[in-house]
Amino acid sequence: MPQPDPATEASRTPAVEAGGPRLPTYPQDPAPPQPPTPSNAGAAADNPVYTDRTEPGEGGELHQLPGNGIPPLTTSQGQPLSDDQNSLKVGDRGPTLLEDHAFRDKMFHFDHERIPERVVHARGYGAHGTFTAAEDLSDLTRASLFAEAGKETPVFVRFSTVAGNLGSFDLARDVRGFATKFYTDEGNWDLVGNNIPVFFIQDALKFPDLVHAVKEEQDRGWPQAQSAHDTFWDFVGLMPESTHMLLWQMSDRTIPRSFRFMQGFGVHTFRFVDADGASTFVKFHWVPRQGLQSVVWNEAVKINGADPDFHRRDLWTAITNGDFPEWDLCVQTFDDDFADSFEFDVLDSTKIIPEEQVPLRVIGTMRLDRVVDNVFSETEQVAFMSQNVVPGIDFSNDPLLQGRNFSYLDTQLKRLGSTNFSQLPVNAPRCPVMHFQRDGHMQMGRQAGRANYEPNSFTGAAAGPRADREAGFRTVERPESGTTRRVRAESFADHYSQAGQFWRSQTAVEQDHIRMAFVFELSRCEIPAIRKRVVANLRNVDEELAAGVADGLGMDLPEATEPAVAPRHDLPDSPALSMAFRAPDSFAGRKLGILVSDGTDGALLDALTQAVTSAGGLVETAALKVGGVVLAGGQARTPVDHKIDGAPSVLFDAVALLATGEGATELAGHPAVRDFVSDAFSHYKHIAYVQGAQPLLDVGGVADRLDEACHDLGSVTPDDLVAALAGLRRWERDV
Ligand code: HDE
Repeated sequence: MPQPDPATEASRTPAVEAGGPRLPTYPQDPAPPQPPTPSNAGAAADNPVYTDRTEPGEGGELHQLPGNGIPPLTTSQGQPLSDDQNSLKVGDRGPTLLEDHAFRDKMFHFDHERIPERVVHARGYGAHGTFTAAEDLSDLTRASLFAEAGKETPVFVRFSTVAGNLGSFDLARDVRGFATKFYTDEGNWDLVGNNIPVFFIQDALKFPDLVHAVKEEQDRGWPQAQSAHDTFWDFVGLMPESTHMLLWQMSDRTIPRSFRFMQGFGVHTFRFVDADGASTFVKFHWVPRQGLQSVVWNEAVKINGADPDFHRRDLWTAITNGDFPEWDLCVQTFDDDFADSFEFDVLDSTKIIPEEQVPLRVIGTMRLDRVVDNVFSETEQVAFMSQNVVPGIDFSNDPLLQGRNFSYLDTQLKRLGSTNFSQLPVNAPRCPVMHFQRDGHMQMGRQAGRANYEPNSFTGAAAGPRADREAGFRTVERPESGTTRRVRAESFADHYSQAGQFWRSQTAVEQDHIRMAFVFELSRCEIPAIRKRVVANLRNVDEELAAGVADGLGMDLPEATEPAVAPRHDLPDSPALSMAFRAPDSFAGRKLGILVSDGTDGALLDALTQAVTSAGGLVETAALKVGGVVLAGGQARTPVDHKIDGAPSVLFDAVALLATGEGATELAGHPAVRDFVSDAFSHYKHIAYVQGAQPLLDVGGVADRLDEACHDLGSVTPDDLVAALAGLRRWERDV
């Protein structure tokens, strides 16, 4: 028999003794943190079609039978089925009968499997984990999750791209969503952030326009998951407030190597509130302990073809291998005096506060250690809402945040179809939920007793819950006054100064990539006036950038746009804005791709694998045939992970060419091998090789261009190689 569903069991347990009201006890996520499950758990090593647990049908179709631990199949109503291969017909070849309730039950459910995808952030991937507080933060906030050092709070995180549809590819040039649900003991707190600390617009009213402009164009249905088209650049060119965000968007941060190697930001200014009601402004940052890393654009384009699921596969693989990614949660806190003296408005989401001005303080660490059991139930049905805050955390007047707080509830009702979406296991708080909300589609609670309102005159548990004036959430008291107006504050008017600061704070390589990204994206715009307007805006950011983009587009430099406020060019550089500032310092969590052939030196392969794995990295092998190769001196085939066509070097952080002799010559005749080598080189990657791999270096066109990131394994030990791989790329290489 099937095991009882713990979720259902939980909802059967009365919350109070018999006789009192049964308060809603929702089915909460039943799965405790557990060791990762191997992907192929339960797969039979050898599973022939016909066994003693099968029966062939009259038409030769396969009927597998229950027993030996396999439960009987039922309808959704639990009725056991006798045949799931054939619908009910009149005779052998006659029409299907309407009477076939089992067919109808199955097909009805299938026909309704899809729900509306998110209008933005449709493509995402989630994982479970734990947040551990670093210290007692009660001097700043009464939020219970920060009450003491070492306190643990379960979390669910969903990473996403913004523009693409659910089935789009992972390496789109796009902002990444970084949304975290903290299941605190005082309710759920959702920190619904991005991997970039600023946003395109200053007022939420413009969000539908922004999203319409970036999504595929309505009259043609393309491009998918790309900002490189007219309508996007038309919109942002006419909205100079987007310029700062565009600089970040054109940087390598929007083509991350992995979700694990990204920062996260709450973007808006929020408030921490202490037990006395005193508040402090706060900005949230996630800093990955794995270091920051991105790919280059040419690589991103190729990864999308080779493995459209590159990012989700990466996260899943790391977690199931026990290589749990971690992020420090950091805050910048500041008071009204700082807010008043800061050069920009702290309520303006197109601005940052440089870390050099207000340093980050680490307040805890999050570790993701459990993949989802079911992507739909968890990753798709998770409902994040910026307005989900807990006592001790409150909003600021940022008009973008205020607008978001209206939007997310609507979107969840539309997507999930019921006001009871917070009862789904992935959304259900892990603390008591007690209120007088009743009924609605898909009500899971059995709310017993008579009192479904308050005040009421029942006593004790029969009276139901009451608001607690002290312990309950209290909005921070702040003086507000003014005339109702539709207006953009003058303090929001400087659209270019911080864009310039960002640009100047990048390394030369990063600047080059930003310039090339602008040129690429604008080259995809068909309307010259759109390109011109963007370049005219860029002149207010930095003349060299604007000139470089104009040159790349083959156009004359246009007149600069008249700025609303004259940009400042004297803001100091902020080194923390460069990805290089948080580059990784080891090969841990990275992957070496090794090309092998018949005759490859098995001892060297083992030594290399050992060196990489002991440094926390991964190794995957590729050869001409997935069945494997016969290593030097061996007899049997050693299987490999990939056929070479399925493992281009863009999927690896570094490569090693261990193919040799005739095997290397044979591989060299294969176009995928030529690209493997030449792409690794032109993507600035480290290449290790054995002398016998010379035909591969020749065919890849790199034999006479070897540099310090090309390592002859005849003279470099595997350990020294792995130490060198920590550098990841040799940017000085002239490709
Ligand atoms: Fe969102 N955003 N957003 N957003 N957002 C959504 O909610 C919205 C904004 C962010 O993995 C939607 O469930 C408005 C900023 C993330 O499920 C929707 C505005 C930031 C996710 C919505 C913004 C975000 C969303 C669509 C204008 C970074 C994915 C589906 C101000 C701080 C969460 C959904 C997940 C999703 C509205 C701007 C982050 C429509 C009106 C700024 C990470 O409600």
